[in-house]
Order: sequence, then structure tokens, then C-alpha cells
Amino acid sequence: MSLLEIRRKIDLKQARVAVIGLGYVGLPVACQFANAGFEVVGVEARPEQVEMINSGVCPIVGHEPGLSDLLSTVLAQRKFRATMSYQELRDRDVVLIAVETPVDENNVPQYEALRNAICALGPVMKIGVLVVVESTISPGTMNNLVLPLLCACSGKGVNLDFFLANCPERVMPGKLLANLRHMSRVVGGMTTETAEAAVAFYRHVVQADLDPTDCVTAELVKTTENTYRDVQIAFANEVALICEAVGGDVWKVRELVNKSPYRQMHLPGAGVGGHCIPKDPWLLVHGAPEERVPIKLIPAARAVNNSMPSHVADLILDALASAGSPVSGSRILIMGFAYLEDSDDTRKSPSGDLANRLQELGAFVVIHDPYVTEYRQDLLQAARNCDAAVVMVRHQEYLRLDLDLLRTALRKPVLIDARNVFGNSPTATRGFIYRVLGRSQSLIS
Ligand code: SAJ
Repeated sequence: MSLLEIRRKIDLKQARVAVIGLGYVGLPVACQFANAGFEVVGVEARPEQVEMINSGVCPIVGHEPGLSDLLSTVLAQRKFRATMSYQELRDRDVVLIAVETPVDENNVPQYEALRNAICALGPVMKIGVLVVVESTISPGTMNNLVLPLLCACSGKGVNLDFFLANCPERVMPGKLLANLRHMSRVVGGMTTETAEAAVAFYRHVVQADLDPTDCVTAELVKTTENTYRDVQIAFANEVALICEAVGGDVWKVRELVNKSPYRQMHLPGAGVGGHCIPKDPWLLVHGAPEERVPIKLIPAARAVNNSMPSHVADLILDALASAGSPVSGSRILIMGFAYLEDSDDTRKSPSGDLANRLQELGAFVVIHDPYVTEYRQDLLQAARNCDAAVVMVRHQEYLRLDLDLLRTALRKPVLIDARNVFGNSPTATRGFIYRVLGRSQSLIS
């Protein structure tokens, strides 16, 4: 089948679609295309996920508006089904690959899931199939890994027997369906015609810009947009450390800096968690050959952000010392374990790093988080007999907290604010031994 024939089937919504990997990227994508009128098969390696999905239970934890209902709808319409078998991909015209691409403890990308998907797809994919990689990958991966491996595993030729594109996902936990519909996408193709065919396909579910380009550009855009954010956050964090040392208040400095044209200083804080920002800078760096590109800034920014939980621990030690409490043997309440405000997602949470650091120092840690099941307890009850409380996440519940009640519950009135939740509130500044990340002690009355 030629690309023109694929285009015709896409335009008529007669293209049979498959999505490999039904995680927080693949499942919403599969449901959206099924809801747009395509018949979609989802391939998932975890049998319990397949069973949950086919029984209409959305396996994605956390609040994802509309996803459960959409899954039920497309299952009822028999437009979508999940399977473990790649044999069901033999008749597919368009195959999206949305598997995980983590980095290991040495920050080296791990493409095992991607390789497994390609090696399983190759032998069964039909002539004329359009294969689109949605996973976030290092620049060069399409040309140097995906393409040669797919040719080898299928015995087919690219642009002849199959067509290959890269359309990186731009999803955000908590807004999976909304982002999918309303955020622009870069669509890289091995040829211009392939990119245009992929644009025609995504046009059925994406209402924002779809920007056709080559695969390397698509890989660079996705990894760069998240690396940009990580570096910007690291800059804000380093300015926070400077402010603490020189008698400044980074929150005031940031507010005034951002009044200057073309300044968008990010928020300093307790660290950078989640599944994207801590990982994607390493995917970007890994794409550039070390011997040819002297990369310094991006790893340094990662190091700054990774050091913030330890800096919060230092603020806690300083405040406990002022209260005459040694850290060893102290009970410390960590408020917020999710990596992001008003989320239950705890992936690479800075609070986990802080808890480990405090326990190394001999402290006993009590964790509270209104969104995370195992830490969803009464806050004031959790605060009882604690010698300090540290706010790590700007959850709405903390913004509304009555600090007088917190002070009464604590054994010692020690409060460390790693996200400037309480600002200059008199109850915080006068009622506690109070530390705010990025604000010099001299400015806290
Ligand atoms: N953070 C800061 N300061 C900031 C912004 C974030 O310390 O100014 C911290 C957060 O507390 C969190 C981490 O960084 O621990 C990540 O926060 P995030 O707002 O970047 O949220 P993510 O990880 O969900 O990032 C996603 C990304 N989206 C995709 O990959 C498709 C990212 O590209 C988006 O920029 C981001 O959402 C967004 O815009 O909210």
C-alpha cells in the first residue's frame, strides 16, 4: 500500500489503528482516536492492565477528567480493545508507539521497552503501515535505532514498505485529555510526505497546531522544551541560595525581575520531580557526542535542582538548632509528598529525597499528603509530637491552613516553608521559628 492509500484511509477514518503501550500517554491517545471514529487496538505488556482496561476500569491513578468516561464509551462502541498479542497488529494501517523511555542511575537512556516494541511489531506489520513513535527519545534515536531495527525486524524497507514518523507526546498528568486536544504537536517524518500523512492523522484529534518537520527536529524540540524548563528552574534556585546569603528575598526579587520586559524567572523551590523534567535533559545530552559537544550547563542545572532537598534539610537543621533541638531523635512532619501541587503523582518526588536525608541524620519522619493514599491523614493529628513541620508542595489544603492550630499541635513551633506557601504572614513570622527557602533570615522578623 502506498502512502497515498494510507492518506485516503486516514482521511476516511478507515485506517485501522494500534497503540503500543497503554500508560498515561498511550491510553488517552487510543481512546481519543477511537472516539474520533477509528477502530483501535491497544497492545499492553501487563496482563492486569489489559484486563482492567477491557473491563472499563481506567488503570491510570490520579484525577484525569473525562478519561474513565471516554474509555467506557469507546469500549461500549466496540471501537477500542486492549490485548497482549502483537498478532492483532497484522491488519493495522497506523501504529503508535508510546512506551516508557527512562534513564538509569547513570542518566543513560534505557530503550529496552522501545526495542521490544519494535522487534515485536516488525515481523507482523503489514506492507504500507505508518509507524509513529510518541515516546520521548534522544536526538538521533529515530535514525540510529528505530529505523535500522524496524527494517531488520520486518525485512521491509522504509518509504517503500512502511513509513516512519516521530510525534512526541505533550501530556501533563491531570490534563491528559485536554493537553492531547489543545496542545500543539511537532510531527517529524522520515520524508515530508510521511510527516504530512501523520499530520493528517493527528488532525482528527488535535485542535492545535501540528508542525511537520524532520525526525531529528522533533526529537530536539521535545527534549529541549523540558530541558529549558529544568535550566530555568535551576537558575531560580541558585538565585534563591544567593538571596539567603546576601540578605535578599528571592520571591520579591523574582516578582520585580519579571516586571522587566522579556523576563520570566521561574519559581525556586524544594526540588524538581516528576516523570519528564528530571529525565528529558539527559535524553537531550545523550544525543550529542561528548567528544564533539562540551556540554556544561545542562548537567550543572540538574545538579542544582537535585541539591535542593538537601538545602531544605539544612534549613530544618538551622531552625531546629534555634529551637534548641538536635536533629537526631527529632520528629519532623513533611507536608506534601507528590511532586506537584494538587496532584497525587509521587514520581521522583523531592520529598522522598528530603525524607532520606533527614533519616540519615537520625530524625524520625512523619509524612502528610492530602492526595497520596498512604499519607492521607489528619494534618493536625500528624503534627502532634513533631518538633518541626516542613512544607514541600503548594497543595491547596496548606494554603488554607490555620497556622495557629498547627503551632498548637506541634511540640516545637518550627516551620520551614520550601515553596513560600505562607510568605510573610504574621502568624508564620511571629508564631514560629520560621525559615523560607530563598529568604534571608535577616528579613524574617
Ligand atoms: N517546578 C519548580 N519551579 C517551577 C516549575 C516547576 O520548582 O517554576 C518543579 C515542580 O514543583 C515539580 C517539577 O518542577 O516538582 C516539574 O513541574 P512541572 O510544572 O514542569 O510539571 P511536569 O513535570 O508535569 O511538566 C509537564 C511537562 N509537560 C510535558 O512534558 C508534556 C512540561 O513540559 C511542562 O512545561 C509542564 O508540564 C507545565 O507546563 O506545567
